[in-house]
Amino acid sequence: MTIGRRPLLAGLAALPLTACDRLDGSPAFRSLLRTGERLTHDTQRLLVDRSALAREFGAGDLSTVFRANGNVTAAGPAYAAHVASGFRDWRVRIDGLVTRPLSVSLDEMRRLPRRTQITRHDCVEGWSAIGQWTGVPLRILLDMVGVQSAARYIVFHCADRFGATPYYESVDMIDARHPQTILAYALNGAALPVANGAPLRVRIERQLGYKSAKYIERIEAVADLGQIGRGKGGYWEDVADYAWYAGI
Ligand SMILES: Nc1nc2c(c(=O)[nH]1)N[C@H]1C(S)=C(S)[C@@H](COP(=O)(O)O)O[C@H]1N2
Ligand SMILES: [Mo]
Repeated sequence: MTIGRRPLLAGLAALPLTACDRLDGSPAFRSLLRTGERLTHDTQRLLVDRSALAREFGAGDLSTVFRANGNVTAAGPAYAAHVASGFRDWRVRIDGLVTRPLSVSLDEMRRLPRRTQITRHDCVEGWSAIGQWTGVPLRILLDMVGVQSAARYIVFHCADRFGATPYYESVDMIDARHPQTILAYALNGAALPVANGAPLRVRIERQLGYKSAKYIERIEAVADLGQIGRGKGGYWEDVADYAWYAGI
């Protein structure tokens, strides 16, 4: 059980190994082992694994075409005007339970610290694609706005709609602050295409594709998800009962 070893070994350094020279004879060690055995894999995943990085790939692994799925544009004259002007006047808002709400242009985004990663996108519908994403780590922006301690989730509000309903998604603070969670403005070294969520989409690399919201226009810190959509934290969660936590 390799997952279980990590917390056990981490705990060893703190064990007082007094007169006992054999580790497995130490009562403290034995009780530690029993504790480890009681934890289910699921619990351990929650305790240990959430900060692990998703696998990153090399340039040779890139899919020749990064498929687009779900909405492949946002309807309406406002979005069309943004596309026509290269998103010159576009801004994303970051607000909710934050101390210094912020509105950031695409140009400003590009001047913030960035991260580039080649990852595999897994869609719940049964296809995958490997792409290179570049963007601003979300945690950098969260630190800029000062997320209040009451905030437990980050909600992504999108410009595209299914019928009358704009797409939305949410993650907890662990995924929001995960090092690979970036607000991506580039795919495979070029500006993010409209079909993949231009000008800005989030990458939630430890979860299924529907969590990676495209066409983001507002990022909101909230204390609970009850007021978001129908209360399950995401569009597909609300309309089709998809899992809110879709870990892969
Ligand atoms: N705003 C928005 N985000 C979205 C969707 C969508 O329809 N609208 N579809 C989701 C689903 S199911 C997947 S698989 C991915 C697809 O991203 P892609 O178009 O870059 O392949 O976006 C996700 N994020
Ligand atoms: Mo998907």
